[in-house]
Amino acid sequence: MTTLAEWLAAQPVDTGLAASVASMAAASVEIAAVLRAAPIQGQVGLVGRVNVQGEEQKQLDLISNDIVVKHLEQNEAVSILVSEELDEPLQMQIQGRYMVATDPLDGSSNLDVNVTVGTIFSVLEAAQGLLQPGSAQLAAGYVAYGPATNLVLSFGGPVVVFTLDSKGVYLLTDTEVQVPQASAEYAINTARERFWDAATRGYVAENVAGETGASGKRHNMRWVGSMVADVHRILMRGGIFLYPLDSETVSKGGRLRLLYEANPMAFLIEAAGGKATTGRQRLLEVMPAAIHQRVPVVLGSSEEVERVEAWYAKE
Ligand code: AFP
Repeated sequence: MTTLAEWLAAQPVDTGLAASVASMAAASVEIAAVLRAAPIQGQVGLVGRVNVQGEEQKQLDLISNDIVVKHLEQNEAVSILVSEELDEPLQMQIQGRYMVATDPLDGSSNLDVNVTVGTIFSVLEAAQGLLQPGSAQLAAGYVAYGPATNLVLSFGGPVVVFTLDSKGVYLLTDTEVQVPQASAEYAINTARERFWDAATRGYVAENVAGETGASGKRHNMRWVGSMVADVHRILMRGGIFLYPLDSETVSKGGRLRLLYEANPMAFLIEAAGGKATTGRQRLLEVMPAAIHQRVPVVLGSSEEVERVEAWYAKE
């Protein structure tokens, strides 16, 4: 089977860009090992600190961030790191060409209950500055730490999947992921219904109505509470993921972070033939105003995303 190193060497991209992806992959191999041993090592629970988003940091959030920093510091191609766990951007190699934005451990509220979590990353041209739209991404990927550890990535072309073997080597297991256009599976935190806008309420009500509703088909709902797990399912078998702006998150601009959650996932979904929007705007065209900015997210199978866009167009 083709290894990640062999596949990267064969890609028509700058070696520094490929090396930046390889550094994130190497960090994820170490994070995967730490996650497997965490309950034994007692590396679970909170550290009693909050990050810039006001969220309580888990031990493993910080450990994962340290691992990412360590691997990127060894890479001369990387000049700057933006991380969910760091209040400010971290300067790395002055002469480096690339900026990496990352959520070192997404879904960490699921850690202590052994549910799939992930690492999400995005690579951009550092010279263009910290605040670039998602369409400027040169590469994006995530690692899903689940029953298997999968690395999913794209340089804007095919979306490929690697699986970590028992020796700590990523092997190519899927060469071109395509998100099915149609789907009957949606993912949203329905406990937030009372805060939803009319468009979200209308779309979900149609799904709940099933065959008798406007979509004319029976829908199923899945919500893991780990964006990586929910998006991986959608990349593999279709579906739609929604974390809309609601009356409780409106002051913050949404729940999910633009640079290192929404943009990399939107880049992968679009590269795999799906769609990604805020409801009103193509997600990859949103111009960031701050590195930890939040944004509404609707992404997945194009037919379903278009149904949501149609609801927003009615407003
Ligand atoms: P944590 O990293 O704090 O667990 O948040 C996970 C997340 O950012 C994303 O992975 C999930 O899709 C979303 O939040 C879960 O949100 P709810 O807590 O509303 O289910």
